[in-house]
Formats: sequence, structure tokens, C-alpha cells
Amino acid sequence: MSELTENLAVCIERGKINQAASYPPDLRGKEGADEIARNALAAGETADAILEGCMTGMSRIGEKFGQNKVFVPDLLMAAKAMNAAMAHLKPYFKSGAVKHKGRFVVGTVAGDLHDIGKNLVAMVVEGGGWEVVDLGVDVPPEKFVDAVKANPGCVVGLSALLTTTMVNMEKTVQLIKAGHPDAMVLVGGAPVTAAFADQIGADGYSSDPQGAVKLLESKAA
Ligand code: B1M
Repeated sequence: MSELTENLAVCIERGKINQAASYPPDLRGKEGADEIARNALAAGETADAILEGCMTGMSRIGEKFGQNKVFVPDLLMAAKAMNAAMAHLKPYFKSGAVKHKGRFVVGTVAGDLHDIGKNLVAMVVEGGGWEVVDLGVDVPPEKFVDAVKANPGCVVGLSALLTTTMVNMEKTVQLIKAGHPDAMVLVGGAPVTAAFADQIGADGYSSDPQGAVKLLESKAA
């Protein structure tokens, strides 16, 4: 990683959103994720490199959280800092947009409030030429079914970050398939695996946004 992307990782890990932010106190007055991402892009860093910096910071704070060294408010600040950096990436992921290849309905399953990964998938898929209908977070299975009805022929993407909400992913796939057996459902998120996707009857699994685009391409072909 370059110095700029390492600085970005530190801002994400520490929850330093922008220069104006007074949190964390020891970084007061210093540039935050917002300025560093913007300046790094202007200096020629690629969107992928910025993303790598973001992911590194996020995985560092996630590891510390797992070891009880930091707590939920620290995760929230990290998420805010990551969102500030990601806002600069949107135009880059969108730049590939051409005529829509189809519609992608995406959301985080019921009980789950994690949306950073889902938002990234939505951004990259949109950049891949798909129209995205984002249902947000904590989406009940019935709402996904309503969206499938309202968007005939769409592909559905489900995201889950908690082992405890994977069961809601299964319920959602079952409910969609019960009424719309032909609807293609893709799943992903940190605890989700290809084996789990098979087990719950999903049509595809990807560990990252690029893989989700490839699966969509296979549908469009
Ligand atoms: Co939470 N959290 N969190 N959290 N959080 C995790 C997931 C956790 C692993 C942390 C840990 O213990 N080390 C842990 C889950 C443990 C488990 O289930 N086994 C956890 C926990 C326990 C919790 C709470 C229960 C904490 C509490 O309250 N005690 C709580 C639950 C709230 C709820 O959802 N009901 C909670 C809350 C939160 C915040 C709200 C504070 C915040 C989320 C803010 C937000 O999203 N707006 C948060 C955060 C930030 C995290 C970590 C640190 C980072 C998640 C993230 O954004 N990663 C996370 C630890 C970690 O991941 N290291 C953690 C970056 C993101 C880009 O990656 O989401 O994996 P990810 O997405 C990837 C891929 O998974 C994939 O593509 C993305 C890009 O590569 N992908 C798909 C995702 N969806 C896809 C869909 C696809 C294809 C690919 O196709 C459709």
C-alpha cells in the first residue's frame, strides 16, 4: 500500500471522518478519510487502491472489536469514515454505466444493519451496467418478494454480515422461490459461503462485488 492509502486505512480504523471532525481528539485538525480519499484520487491513485485502504482499515477495527479492544461506537465511527471515503469512489464505479443490462434488487436481510458491503456491491453492479433497486438494510423477506413482483425479471442480491441473520437469508430465498421459482437469487457477505448458498437454494454466491457482476453477466448472456 502507498503512504496515502495507509493513511486512509488509519483514518478508517480510528474513525476520523474529515478534517473538521473533532474525533478522535489526538487527530483533531488533521485530514480525515474524506480529504485523503479525494486527494489520493486527484494524485492518481486508483479507485481500487482507495478501496484497499478502506478495507484494510475496516478489517483492522473489526479484528480489534472481535478481541474486545474496541466497541460498537468505534465501529460506527469507522463506518462513517469509510462512507466518507466511498462517496468519492461512486463516480469511478459508475463510469462504466451504459445501457442497462437488467435490474438488480439488493438489500441486507432482516435483522442485519450492516450496509457497507451491500452498498459496495450495489455501486459496482451499477457500474457494470445494471439498474439497481436498493431496498436498504433489515429488509424482511416479504419486502424482497414485493420487489420481485414490482420488477419482473430482476435478479435479487441478498447480503448478510451476521451469522445470526443467515437464517433470514434462507427464509428470504425460500419465500422468493415459492412465488417466483425462476427469479435468480445471489447471496454474499462475510459469513456466507458457497456451500451455504447451495444449502439454502440460492442460485449463486460471490465473496466480492466483482464476482457478483460476473454472476449477473452469466444471467444476461
Ligand atoms: Co458489526 N459485526 N455488529 N457493525 N461489524 C461484524 C460483522 C463482526 C464480524 C465484528 C466482529 O465480531 N469481529 C460481528 C459479527 C460476528 C458474527 O456474526 N459472527 C459483528 C457484530 C457482532 C455486530 C453487533 C451484533 C455488535 C453489537 O451490537 N454488539 C451489531 C449488530 C447490528 C445489526 O446488524 N443488527 C453490529 C453493528 C455494527 C455497526 C452498526 C456498528 C457497523 C455497521 C455500520 C454499517 O454497515 N453502516 C458494524 C461494522 C462496521 C462491522 C465490521 C467492523 C465491518 C463490516 C464492514 O463494513 N466491512 C465487521 C467486522 C469485519 O468485517 N471485519 C462487523 C467492510 C465491507 C466492505 O465488507 O460487509 O464483508 P463486507 O462486504 C464485502 C463482502 O462480504 C462482499 O462484498 C463486500 C466487498 O468486498 N459482500 C457481498 C457483501 N454482501 C454481498 C452480497 C453479494 C456479494 C458479495 O451478492 C449479493
